[in-house]
Amino acid sequence: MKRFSGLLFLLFLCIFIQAKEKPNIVFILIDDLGWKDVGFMGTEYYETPNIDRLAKGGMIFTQAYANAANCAPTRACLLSGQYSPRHGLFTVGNSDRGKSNDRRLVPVENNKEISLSKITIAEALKPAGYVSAAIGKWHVGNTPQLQGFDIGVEKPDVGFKQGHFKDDGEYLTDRLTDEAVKFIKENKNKPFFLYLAHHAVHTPIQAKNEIVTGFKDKPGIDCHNDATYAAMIQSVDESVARVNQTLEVLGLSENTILIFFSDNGGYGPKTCMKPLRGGKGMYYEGGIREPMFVYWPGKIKPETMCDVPVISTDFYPTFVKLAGAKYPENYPLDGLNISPLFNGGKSLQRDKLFWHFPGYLQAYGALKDESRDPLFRTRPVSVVRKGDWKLLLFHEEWILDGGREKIKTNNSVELYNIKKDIGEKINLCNIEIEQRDELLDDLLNWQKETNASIPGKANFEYKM
Ligand SMILES: [Ca+2]
Repeated sequence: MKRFSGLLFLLFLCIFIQAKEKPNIVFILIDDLGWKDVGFMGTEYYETPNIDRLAKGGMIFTQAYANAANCAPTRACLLSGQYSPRHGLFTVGNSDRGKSNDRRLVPVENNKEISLSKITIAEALKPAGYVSAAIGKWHVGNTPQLQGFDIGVEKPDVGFKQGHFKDDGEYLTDRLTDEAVKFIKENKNKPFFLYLAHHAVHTPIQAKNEIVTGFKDKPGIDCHNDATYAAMIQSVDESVARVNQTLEVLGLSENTILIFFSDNGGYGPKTCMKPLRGGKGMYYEGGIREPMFVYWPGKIKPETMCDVPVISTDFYPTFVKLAGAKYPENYPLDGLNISPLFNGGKSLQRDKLFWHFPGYLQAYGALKDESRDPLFRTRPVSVVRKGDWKLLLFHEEWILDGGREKIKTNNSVELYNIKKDIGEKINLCNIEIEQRDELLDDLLNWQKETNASIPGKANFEYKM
């Protein structure tokens, strides 16, 4: 009997240790934060000392991509683990933005919510014993609770209507941080997944006066020069600091992976991503490349950097692996587990990343010289990145102006060598023919594989 209870004790101890070993996951998603909008990526105007300290204490990813150039589709990809053609969220709201006379194709109708048939990341983590919270901006229809999160705290739930301030003066970034801290404290004894999705630094550009004042006399540097925008970023920095401090005080830091990421490029009228081309809404690097670091004391070596391209669909399989959970059956995941990179791995078993945007996004008076045309930030486009190469296929010219036969002259394809030409200035479409044809085939094959909806000619395939 004595031996039996001893064994029982050992068994429980093992289960306990195993349970404790499951890492907590804290994923902090900033809205519209540009690639250069944080100190660790090089801004000399905005101030992010806390974010920079954590970035320095972990691994910085220099080629981290969002799945889309605006909010909802990136979130849908991240939460579902799938590229946009599989869930149909391609943009925010309607896909037919801009003047109809200026649009040569009929865009694909946009899906505004993730189908409940999708197995979200929270649903995949649940069988491994995780408690999940989605705090902040959701933006993909239904509710977090209907998509497997135990807790969902959206802006209206905490009394905020329009903008970043409540009637009583409370600031949204602070409040969402309070909610995140509360969640961590309440769940410190079980493995948790915190998806903290700030509304900052999305428009309206509003910040706390006392912080704005601090930037009033600071000279701007090039396109980083807006005091209110800088103050918004500083509040995000304070939020990250408070979340991390909570983990430290509770002794959870070494068992918690903390990831910092943004959902798309910075907002053109307020910031810029130089030397990258373009910003939010464009499929040039400035619209989709994100600031990212992973901080995990004791697990990830400080002051490390990774230049392997990663994308927001990678978080799902990565978190599932770290949690010791299983990939859902009969459910395609388009990303990869990137945790081998955290240990110094130099590559992934993948050579291509894809984007698909079958809609229109109107221009808004900024970064116009960096977009392809002055009327739209983007027209319908599909993109592939392979090695150092990136190809953009523009559907209007492809469908209406002769496709592959006229590829030399119809301006349907742009090809860049991202390594040599990070600013996407030199279109090599008619120079690097071999690369062009290879990437084009890859992209067209991928469209077929994912059954990607393609915009139609007028009065054709347009579903209301
Ligand atoms: Ca966004």
